[in-house]
Amino acid sequence: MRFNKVAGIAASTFFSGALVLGLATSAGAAPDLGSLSGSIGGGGGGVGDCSTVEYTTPDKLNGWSTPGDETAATIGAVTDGPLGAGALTFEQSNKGTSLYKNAAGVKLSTLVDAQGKLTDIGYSYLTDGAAPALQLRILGANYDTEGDGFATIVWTPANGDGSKWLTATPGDSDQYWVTRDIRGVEGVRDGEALPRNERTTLKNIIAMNPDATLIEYGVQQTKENAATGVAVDGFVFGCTTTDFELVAPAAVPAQASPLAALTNLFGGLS
Ligand SMILES: [Ca+2]
Repeated sequence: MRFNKVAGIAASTFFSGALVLGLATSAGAAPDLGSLSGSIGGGGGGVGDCSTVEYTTPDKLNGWSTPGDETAATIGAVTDGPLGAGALTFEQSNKGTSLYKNAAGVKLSTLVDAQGKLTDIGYSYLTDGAAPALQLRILGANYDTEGDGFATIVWTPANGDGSKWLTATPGDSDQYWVTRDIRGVEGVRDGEALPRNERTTLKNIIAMNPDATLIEYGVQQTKENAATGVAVDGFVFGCTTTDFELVAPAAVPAQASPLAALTNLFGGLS
């Protein structure tokens, strides 16, 4: 099993302790889900029209995993999270701590629709320092290589002070960068190459990597990030919001519906 630190009691204990400090300063303020609430709550137009919530638990990871050369983020208990009693929790590691969802190798260009709109991506996070970074892991990136063209697209939201959950909404930000030097492409950035670490928009990166495929997306507390109490929840990708929980809420029994109650009362409607 690749996710070898699942739901550790130690992690939960550590995290609850960290959150006590947060509660003391946030005074019970409502969770700041910002624009993500439209995705999570459903209805009200926009991306909410296609939203579904997928519970991801230690027993049902739904394609989330961590590569062998990184440390696995773990699902733990939180006391003031934006979505339920659980969240994805991180710790500082010299390998980086992460969890990524399998994207099945779709074309990177599918992240932009015909109208030029980017696929909705975002998440809620807590940190007392640097934020956990969005990472889009791709193959076939446009650089000089004999290999598979692996690269990672990175975007990092604002720092936190540990007092409240924040919302990461990268969208049209011009602060994405790639872990490799990307070759220039006609019609994008005046044909100029994109050096590693140089910031630009995700649209530009997609246009400069026409053959790239998205293999995984997720979040990482990078090895340089020494923040504590780092957590992520409500990860939005397209129409799906991932709610990290220790245990998925029980499904509403069919008998709870009025029709089912009538069916029981009369011994069946047929
Ligand atoms: Ca949750």
